[in-house]
Amino acid sequence: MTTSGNVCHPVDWQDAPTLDTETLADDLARHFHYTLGRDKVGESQHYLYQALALTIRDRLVSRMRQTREDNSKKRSVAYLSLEFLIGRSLNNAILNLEMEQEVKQALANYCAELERVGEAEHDAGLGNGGLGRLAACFLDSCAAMALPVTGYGIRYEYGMFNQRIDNGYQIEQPDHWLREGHPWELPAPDKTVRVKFFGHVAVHKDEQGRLHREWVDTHDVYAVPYDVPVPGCGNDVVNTLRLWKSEATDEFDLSEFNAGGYAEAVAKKNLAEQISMVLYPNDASENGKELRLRQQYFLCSASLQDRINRWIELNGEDFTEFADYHVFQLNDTHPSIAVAELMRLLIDEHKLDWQQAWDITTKTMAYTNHTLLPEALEKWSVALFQRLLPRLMEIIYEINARFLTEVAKKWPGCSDKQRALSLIEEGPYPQVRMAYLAIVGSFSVNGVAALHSKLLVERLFKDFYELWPHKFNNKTNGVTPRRWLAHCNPQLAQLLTENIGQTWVKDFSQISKIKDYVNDSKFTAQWAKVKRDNKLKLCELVQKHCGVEFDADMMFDVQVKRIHEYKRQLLNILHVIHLYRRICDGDTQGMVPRCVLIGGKAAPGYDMAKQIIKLICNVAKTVNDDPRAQPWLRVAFLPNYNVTAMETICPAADLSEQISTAGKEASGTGNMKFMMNGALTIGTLDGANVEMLEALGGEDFFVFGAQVEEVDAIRANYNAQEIINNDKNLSAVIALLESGHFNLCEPGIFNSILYVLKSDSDPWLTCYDFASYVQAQEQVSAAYQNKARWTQMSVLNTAASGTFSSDRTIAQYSQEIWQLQHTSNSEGE
Ligand code: 26Q
Repeated sequence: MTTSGNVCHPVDWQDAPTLDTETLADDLARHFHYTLGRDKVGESQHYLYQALALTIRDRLVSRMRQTREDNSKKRSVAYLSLEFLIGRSLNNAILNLEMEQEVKQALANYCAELERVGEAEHDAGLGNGGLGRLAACFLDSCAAMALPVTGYGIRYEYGMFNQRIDNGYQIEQPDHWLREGHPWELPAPDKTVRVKFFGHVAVHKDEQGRLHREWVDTHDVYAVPYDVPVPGCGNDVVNTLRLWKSEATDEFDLSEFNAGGYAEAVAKKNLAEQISMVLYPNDASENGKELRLRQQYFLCSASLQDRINRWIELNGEDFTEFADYHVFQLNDTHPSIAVAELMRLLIDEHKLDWQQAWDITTKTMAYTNHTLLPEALEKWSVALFQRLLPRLMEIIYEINARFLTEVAKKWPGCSDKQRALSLIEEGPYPQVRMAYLAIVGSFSVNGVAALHSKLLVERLFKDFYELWPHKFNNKTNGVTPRRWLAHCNPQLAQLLTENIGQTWVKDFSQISKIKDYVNDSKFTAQWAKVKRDNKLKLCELVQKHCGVEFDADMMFDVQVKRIHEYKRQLLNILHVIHLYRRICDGDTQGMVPRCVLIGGKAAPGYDMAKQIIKLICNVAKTVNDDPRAQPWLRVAFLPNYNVTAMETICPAADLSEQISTAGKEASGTGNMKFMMNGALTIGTLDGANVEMLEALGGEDFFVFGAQVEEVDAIRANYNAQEIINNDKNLSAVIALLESGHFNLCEPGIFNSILYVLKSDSDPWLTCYDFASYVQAQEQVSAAYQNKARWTQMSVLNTAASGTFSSDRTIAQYSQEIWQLQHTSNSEGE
C-alpha cells in the first residue's frame, strides 16, 4: 500500500490487467464461475457473453481512469446529446483493444465461438437514427485520436422501441434493454448532483445592498452518473460516456407524510424516476411534451454541474480561465437550454456577474444543427418554461433583451427584424425558439454537410449570418471505419489489409490506394466474392425475419433509414410497382433481377409513415406471391431495423437508395456506410450525396431528380395530375394502386397516400421526380448487366470514401471549433 495525503492506494491499483491469452482465460473463468456463479455453458450463450464482457471491461476501466488523469489539465470537450445510438459493444471493444486472437483462444476452453457469443448482446438503442448514431461514431473517433472528449447523455431505462410488423402494420414494443444487466457501465454514485425543478424565484438584498435572485421551493431530483468506457483503437486511450439516471431525493412531501400518507409520499418518488425512463421515439419534432423538456434540462444541468465541480476540485472558485479549458458541443437544439443553465450556475451558484458569465458561456458553447425542415425547429411554450424552470425563463428574457439591443443597432428602427429574431415568438401562446437561443449563446454554429451549411446561412439563419458571419461553419458528417468496415465486413477488411496494409483502419485516407487495383482481375474477383458472401449472410437474415427468399445472384437494392415522407420510401415503392407491372406485361427488356429491401421505424404518432410501411408490406406480399415475378423481383420489409441489422446490411448492398427531396436531408450517414462497403448510390443532389459524387469525380453514381435551386419554382406551379397524365409509366402505377390490386381485402386503406401523391401541394414532389428516378434506375440495370464493370465501380466507391470517415470530421471539429490542438496543455504534456 502507498499513501498520499489522506488517500490510500493499493500498490498496483493503476496496473491494467494484461491482454495475454492466459490472464484473459483466467479472468473469464473467474467471472463465469464466481461473479456470475455459473458452472456450465448452456444452450444460451448469455452468461458466457456476460463473463467475457466483464473480462474486457476490467481491461477498459483501468485505462479509463488513466486517460482521465492524463486529461485532467487539458482543454476538453463535453459532447451533450439526448441520444447515443451505441449498438453492441463487445466486438467493438475487442477490435479497438486489438485482442481478437486472444479472446478466441480463451473462448475455445468453452467450445464457444466469438461470433455466437457476441450475438447474445443487446443492441443499445439510446437514439432514434442519424443524429444519435453520429454521436456514437464521434466518440469512437475522439478516442481513436486521443482527444479529451466526454459524451454526456441520459441512461434511458427503455431505448428505441422494438418494431414488430403485424399484417403489414407497425407495432411498437418497449425495449427494456437494461433488464438483463448492462455489463459496460460503471455507476459513479459519488458524483451524483441535484437538479432543480418548479418552485419560484425569490429576490433578496445582500449586505452591500445588491439584489440577488434565488430559485427556491424547488422539487429536486438526483442525477446519478453511469460511466460507459469508450475505447480508442490501438492506443490505450479509453474515454468516457457519462449517462445520467434520475433518482428521487429522500425528501418527502411533508404535508402528505404528516397526514399519514407515508406510502403515498414514497410512491410519489416515481415522478423523479420518470425522467430517465424512456427515449422519445421521434426523429423530427413532436413539440410540447413536458417530460421531454424535463429530460433536456436534467441532462444539461447535471452535465454542466459535473464539469464545474471538476474545475473547482482543481482550481477552486476562480473561473477566469474556465473558458480556456471547456467546450460544450450541443448536438442539435435538444440540449440548448445549457446556454441559460450555464448562466444560472455561474451567476446564482458561483457569484459571477452577468458579463463574466456571458463571456464564459459564449466562449464555450457550440451548436450543431441537423435539420432544414422548419417544422422540426424546436420551440417550447413560455408558460411551460415558466412553471417548470422559472429561473431559466428569467435568464432567457434577459439574454433576449440584451440581444435585441444588438439587433436594433444593426437594423435601426426595424421592428420586423426584432420580431423575426426574438428568442420569444409572440402570439396568443408565446414560444421560446431554441435554435435562436443556441445561436445567440454559441461561438460556433455548424451544419452537417456542405449543401446543408450553405442553406442554413442563405435561408434558415440568414439574418443571424448577417449579424455574425464568423460563427457559421460546415462540418460534413462521417462514420467510423472501425465499426462500419473493419468490424462489420471482416472479409473485405482482410482483402484491403492484404493489399494496402493495415494503416487504413486508423488513417482512412489510405483507402484511396485500392484504386490502383481496379484493373487487377484477381483483386476484383476476390472483391466480387466477398460481396457475394456478404449477400448470402443477408439472405439468411431476410429469410429469418421476413420469411422472404432472397437470391445472392440478383442485385440487392436497399433503402434502410427512418420512415419519413421527405426520405421518399414512397418513390422507391412506386418504382417497385412499376417493375412489377412491367413484369406482368411481359416487358422485361433490359431488366435486371432485383431483391429490394426496405427497413426503418416510423415515429409512433406519424400516421402517414405507418401507412407507407403498410404499403411496402402489401406490395411485397403481392410481388412475392406472384410466380411471374419470382425470377425478376423480390421485395422485403425488414422489421426492427437497428445498428446491429445495418452491420449485416451495408456489406451486402449493391445499390444504396438515397432519394430524399433535394434540400431536405441535412447530410445522411447511411449513404457513407454503404459507399465504404462498395455499394453504388442512386441519389438526389441532397445532403452529403453531393460531396460523395464529387469525391467520385462525378462518375459511378446515379444522380436524378430536381435540384435544390429548382424546388421552390417547381412547387409554385406544381400540377401533379398533369405530370401523371403525361407519364404513362406513372399513370399505370397510380392506376394499379387505385385499382386496389395491393389491398384486395382492405379497400381504401391507401387513399390518403394517393391523395398526397396527386396533390398540388405535395411538398416532397414525388410525382415530379418519378420519371427521372425510373430513368436512373434503368441506367443502374444497364450497368449491372456488366458484372465486371460493376465490380470496378464498387471498388472505386470504396476507394473514394476516405473523406467520409468520422476521424476526418472530428479532426475538423478539433482544429476549427474546439481548438484542441492549439492549447499548449493539450499537446502531450
Ligand atoms: C424532437 C422533439 C421531441 C422529441 C424528439 C425530437 C427529435 C429527436 C431526434 C428531433 C430530431 C431527432 C433526430 C434527428 C436526426 O437524426 N437528424 C439527422 O441527423 C443526421 C446526423 O447529422 C443527418 O445525417 C440526417 O440528415 C438528419 O436527418
